[in-house]
Amino acid sequence: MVAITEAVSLEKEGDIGMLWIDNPPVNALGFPVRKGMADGIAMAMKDDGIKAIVVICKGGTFCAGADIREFGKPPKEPHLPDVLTVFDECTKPIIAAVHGTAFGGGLETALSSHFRVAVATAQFGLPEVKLGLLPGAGGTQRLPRLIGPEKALPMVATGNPIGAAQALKEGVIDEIVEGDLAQGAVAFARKVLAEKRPLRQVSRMTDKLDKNPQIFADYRKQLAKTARGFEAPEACVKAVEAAANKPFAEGLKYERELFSQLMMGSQSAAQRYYFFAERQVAKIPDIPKDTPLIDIKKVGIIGAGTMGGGITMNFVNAGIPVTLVEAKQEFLDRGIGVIKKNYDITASKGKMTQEAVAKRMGLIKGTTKMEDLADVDLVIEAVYENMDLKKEIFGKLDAICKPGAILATNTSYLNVDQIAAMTQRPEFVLGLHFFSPANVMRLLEVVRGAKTALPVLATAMAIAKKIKKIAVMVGVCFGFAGNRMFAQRKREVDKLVLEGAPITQLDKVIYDFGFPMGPVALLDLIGIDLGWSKETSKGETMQQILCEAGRFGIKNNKGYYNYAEGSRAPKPAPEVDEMIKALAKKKGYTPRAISDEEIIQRCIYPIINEGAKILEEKIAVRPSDLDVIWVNGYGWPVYRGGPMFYADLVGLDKVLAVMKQFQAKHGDDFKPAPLLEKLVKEGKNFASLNV
Ligand code: 3H9
Repeated sequence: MVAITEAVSLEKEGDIGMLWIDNPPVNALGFPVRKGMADGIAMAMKDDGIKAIVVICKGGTFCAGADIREFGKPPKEPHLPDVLTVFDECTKPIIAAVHGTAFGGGLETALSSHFRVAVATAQFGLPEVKLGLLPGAGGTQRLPRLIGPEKALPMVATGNPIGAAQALKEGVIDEIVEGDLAQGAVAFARKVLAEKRPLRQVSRMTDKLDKNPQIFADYRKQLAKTARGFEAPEACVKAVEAAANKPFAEGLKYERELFSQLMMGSQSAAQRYYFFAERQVAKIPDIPKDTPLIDIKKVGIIGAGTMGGGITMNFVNAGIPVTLVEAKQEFLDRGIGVIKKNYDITASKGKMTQEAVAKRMGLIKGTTKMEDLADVDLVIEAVYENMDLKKEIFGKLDAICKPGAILATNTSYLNVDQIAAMTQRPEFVLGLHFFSPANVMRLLEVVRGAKTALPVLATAMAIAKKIKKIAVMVGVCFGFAGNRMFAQRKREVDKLVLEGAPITQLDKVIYDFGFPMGPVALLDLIGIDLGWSKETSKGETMQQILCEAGRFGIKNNKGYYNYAEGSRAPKPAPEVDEMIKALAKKKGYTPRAISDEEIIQRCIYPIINEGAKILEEKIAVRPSDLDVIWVNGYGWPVYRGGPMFYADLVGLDKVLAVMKQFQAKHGDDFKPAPLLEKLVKEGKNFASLNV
């Protein structure tokens, strides 16, 4: 075995050269790998004893792509496209032997080899688009040549991977290897030599290149629905289109141009930042990696309403049995009925088998007796937001549940420490704040109480991963991190409406910023009556006025907008405009035209400012955690990174200056957070706090 670089070595297996890549954790194609691959092929070419070369990886995976950490830094030669040209033009057969994930540059490496074999569990994908990029080492040119543009388009433009069986069917790979991959690849190489198979240079293939423009027009239509606001998907389509219409070398050049443009843009910077933010969020500085975990074999959930039902689905989806408690049998039956209906809908779309539905339903045990929670390892209380009720439940749970069982509340706002104080085990109490609908939304705020023990927190983070949530650890305060920041936008939207911003303008500006819907339309969707009470309503706010007029939102076809029966499409409601005008007049507002820019600044900058306060109070671990919360819980467009990343992009000095202007005009809702002032003074940004 000859070490070529610290990450690549060449070994001889008879007349087969084994080019081993060993660059943990994911064999990313950083400098030592690229150099090792180029020099390794050159060395194998010079060695007359080597007749064919197998490219293969150590560890858990084939190359998962270029080293994203190198992006944005001065590139170091050899560049990947040049290394892959060496592969392409090598006159000895190169066989890529894939296990784990051949992603991005990894798949491009395999596509530049002459043959590809893989184990049955291998996955193949070009996820660059998820980083705001496109495959920049020939992937957009080689894949369409290998499998045709129609099949290549979704792989390139959505980034979703395919498994080995599909890869074999579509011709991405030549063979699935059973048993040991290295041995299988060597056997395949010998077969290629024995049969004197010609080298298959994908770059020279043209037979699959369908030039029909309709393929691209149709695909663009499809993308318009899913890729609104993103720049990379359209660039991906353009590059594949070039593969169909231009010679390989020209297509490659065009791909390079598009790649460079995207790489320099803010969207890719945001998406690459977000990739690492989502991985960093699981790392809590004072919780060591080896903190012992509590085994969660059985879960109890209190409340079979919308939240409790959704949370139950998360656990049974992961194969964890749930004891679901409701106060009355009829509520329990209704709640379990809704769960069953949800699964049936999924099954009717062909996304789940009837057996799987039955299996999941079989994991749910409904009961009206809290005593049935005596043997569970984790209880999640999901009753309505009432402190007295929650305190009572936790007092009971403490007596019923076995020692060492974790007691969690799904409260969205209330003080977890006060709830924990009702028990003799505050170190086993925490908040698990799911977002609605809990079976769909990926975000979970893990709320750390003053006394919550480290193994309890570590267990919560681990179980979140098991139920496919992205857990973000936050501290105790009203609304925790997400809702506390969100309240800022809600307040400003209410004010902007009265100051004269038409609700259609507000909705359009926020939608165009990249949120899935505007803030007023969102109120109609959530229900304007949420948190409203008839008894205390005094006609003093738009919420009170609308609810008093029986306008609750989409649920009864009238809110800020009107809705046709069964439709979610908002229609103007002139009667609401009159209500707004009347309240504005009563409150002394003189209607004025409000610019789109002011709407963005009024709705977004206070969110950033609140984020700064949250960081100062150590409610969140780092700014990027707040961004993860916003992308997963509030529909913040990932191509803008999150509010804290966006603030850095705008410039903290500008955010501060605008906040001060607003403070002078609109009062202390805009008082800058001391941390914001401090960072500006020190010439730093939020990124500098991302530990
Ligand atoms: C590209 O290829 C461009 C080319 O077309 C053109 C070039 C010219 N780089 O996700 P995990 C780290 S763009 C650097 O927790 P899993 C990750 O941060 C690239 N680091 O594991 C983490 O570090 P830490 C296209 C990377 O088992 C650790 O590895 N490729 C990279 O759940 C473990 O990661 C992609 O976009 C990387 N490329 O999932 C694939 N990848 O331990 C991106 C991972 O310090 N990667 N790390 O937190 C993935 O999708 C997943 O990591 C993978 C493993 C599925 C591979």
